[in-house]
Amino acid sequence: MKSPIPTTLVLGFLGVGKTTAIAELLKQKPSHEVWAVLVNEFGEVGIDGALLQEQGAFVHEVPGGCMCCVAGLPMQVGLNRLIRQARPDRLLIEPTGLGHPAQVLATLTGEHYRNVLELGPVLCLVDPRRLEEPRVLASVQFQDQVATADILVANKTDVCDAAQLAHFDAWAARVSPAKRAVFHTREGRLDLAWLEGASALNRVATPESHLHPQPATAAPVTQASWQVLTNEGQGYFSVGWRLPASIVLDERGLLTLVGEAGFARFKAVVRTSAGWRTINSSDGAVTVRATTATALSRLEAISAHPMDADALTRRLQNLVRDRD
Ligand SMILES: Nc1nc2c(ncn2[C@@H]2O[C@H](COP(=O)(O)OP(=O)(O)OP(=O)(O)O)[C@@H](O)[C@H]2O)c(=O)[nH]1
Ligand SMILES: [Mg+2]
Repeated sequence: MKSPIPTTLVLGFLGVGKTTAIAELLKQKPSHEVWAVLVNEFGEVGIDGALLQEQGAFVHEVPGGCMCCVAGLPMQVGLNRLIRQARPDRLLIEPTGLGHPAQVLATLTGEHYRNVLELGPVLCLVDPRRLEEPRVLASVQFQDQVATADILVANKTDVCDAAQLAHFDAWAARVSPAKRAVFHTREGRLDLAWLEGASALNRVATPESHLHPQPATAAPVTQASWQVLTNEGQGYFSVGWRLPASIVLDERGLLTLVGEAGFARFKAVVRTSAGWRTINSSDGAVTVRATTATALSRLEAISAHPMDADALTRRLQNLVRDRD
């Protein structure tokens, strides 16, 4: 049997740059090693896995959950399958930014994985600008992520001013339990050296106050059908769509919709009139990149307010330009 697999948990609030950071780590993978990624998303549609697959790792995606639900059986089943199939030299885990990490940590360090995984320092990415938002500071998920972390990393420093970075440093020096290290970065550029060592296994008491939505059962996507999936919990709402790859959406119209709608978060791997695109929007900043074709288009909106899924679906359907 291989020695325990070095495992890194990348925590951080919704949209802080966790998937970007894991993609950056994958670029530093020694070519002879196999790395695996387990990614858990709040939304039901599952998009981060598709983005990471492009980086050449074994990826397993557990969509649609809060931590308490997903850290149970679906996470273990996914993790076991990843370990069996990939036999990875390293494992990277991204839990949803809207979840409590305590249960994930308990699962990873529990009986089942004791001799299988070796948990390295837990990283938590923070957008320093978020420290100005009372809603984020008061959020139990954010507090638990920070408490669980061994290392805090300020990400998105390119869009922070000096005062925001100074505020981050002062805050990071005060948090309890004290952190092993605090770093600044941008575009999720993490140093492989930060992954070395062992986690102090900081424990947090997670109140069980949040909702446990039932996982949606998804019907298969057919040529004609659009699958619409919703989720809610932790004060956030998601609407996701899966569409057959034959459907082409007008790119400009889609970006206009994303810009106007004021979503907290929007992600998509989607076939548009300009080609296959990944669209990633957080706090109003939208990134669009060309990508390779996938079996389905997937889109996901997350908002702090309830959304009218039918109205949004109609708006998307009005953007259909073409079919094969
Ligand atoms: N300006 C700036 N944008 C960044 C940086 N890092 C990530 N982003 C952008 O922030 C958006 C969200 O990044 P993700 O990596 O998807 O964030 P995430 O934490 O995985 O998001 P969730 O899984 O939805 O919680 C994307 O549009 C990224 O391109 C950064 O350092 N600076
Ligand atoms: Mg992500």
